[in-house]
Amino acid sequence: MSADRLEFQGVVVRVHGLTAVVEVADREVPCTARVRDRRPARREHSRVVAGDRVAGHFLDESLEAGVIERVEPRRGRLARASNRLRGREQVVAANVDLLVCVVAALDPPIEPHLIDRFQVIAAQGGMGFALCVNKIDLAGAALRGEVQSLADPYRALGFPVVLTSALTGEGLDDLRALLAGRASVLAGPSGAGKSSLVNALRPGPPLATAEVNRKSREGVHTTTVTRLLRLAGGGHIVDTPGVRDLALSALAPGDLAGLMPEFAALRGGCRFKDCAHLAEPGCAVIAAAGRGEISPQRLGHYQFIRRELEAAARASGW
Ligand SMILES: Nc1nc2c(ncn2[C@@H]2O[C@H](COP(=O)(O)OP(=O)(O)OP(=O)(O)O)[C@@H](O)[C@H]2O)c(=O)[nH]1
Ligand SMILES: [Mg+2]
Ligand SMILES: [Zn+2]
Repeated sequence: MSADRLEFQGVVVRVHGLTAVVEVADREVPCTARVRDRRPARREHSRVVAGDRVAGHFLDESLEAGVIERVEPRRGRLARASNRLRGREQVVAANVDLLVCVVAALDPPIEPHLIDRFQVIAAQGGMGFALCVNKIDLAGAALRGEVQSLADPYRALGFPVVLTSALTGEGLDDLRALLAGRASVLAGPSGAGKSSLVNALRPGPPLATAEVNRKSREGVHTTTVTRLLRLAGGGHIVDTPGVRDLALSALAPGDLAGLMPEFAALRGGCRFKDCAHLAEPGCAVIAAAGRGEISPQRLGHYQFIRRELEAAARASGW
């Protein structure tokens, strides 16, 4: 067998410690990634993640294991601030077109600020954004109404919104249509039903899911490994571990408004050029929220996140 027959190109489908599982022409091949730098921060930087397109070679002619030598530059990527890396970002998934923020209508209850944080992360990572409100089967008429009004500002901004139930199948056709033929990542709080939706959408061995803690009504962080899964009609989804809290520390405070489309559209309308839209006189964004033209709730979340970013910037001495 010639040496070039031992070369491969593939896509990382999940990473366990130092082993990256690479999909090479329908087969899964455990690979080690060449680690050039052992310092933790650098190692994180050179780490491959689900969705990475890689090239490497098999260890021998059995083609059962390999070494990754090259990682292609990433397009859309999901990254979050990492505590471990003290403010540096940790990439969770690469080459994704669409971030679907999955929240539950009930259990765990919706935390609306988390939706806006994910919208910002999607824009920052070069991904489209969509909202999925799952467990809609648990919502009576009143809660359904609340969910609809929560979703209205996102629909108005052109972001797709789907209401689903992994349990009854409601809305799954809408979700399927949204995901068809693209690379999407499901992200959101633990217990929202991300893995349950993946199981409902595709045949094959189910991913582990677990009940929300009855007392705290929080998810129990069942998914621990980010995983890429192929969809029958083309495209794939990446299931991620749930988050409890989502800081955006890799973002400069002044860049936040540009990532929220309705604020970006008002750029230049404020009296002060460097208006932070917090409490400045002549602020076009605050005025638009006052007239109900943009969502006052989104403005509230923007202001909260902006102050958080300013505090983080001060703490790190930028
Ligand atoms: N009633 C109802 N329960 C659901 C639905 N989807 C998921 N569940 C339940 O919610 C619980 C959590 O679901 P998971 O799929 O494990 O949630 P997850 O978002 O993957 O959670 P992490 O992996 O911890 O991030 C499980 O008990 C599921 O059976 C739904 O649409 N309706
Ligand atoms: Mg899960
Ligand atoms: Zn302003």
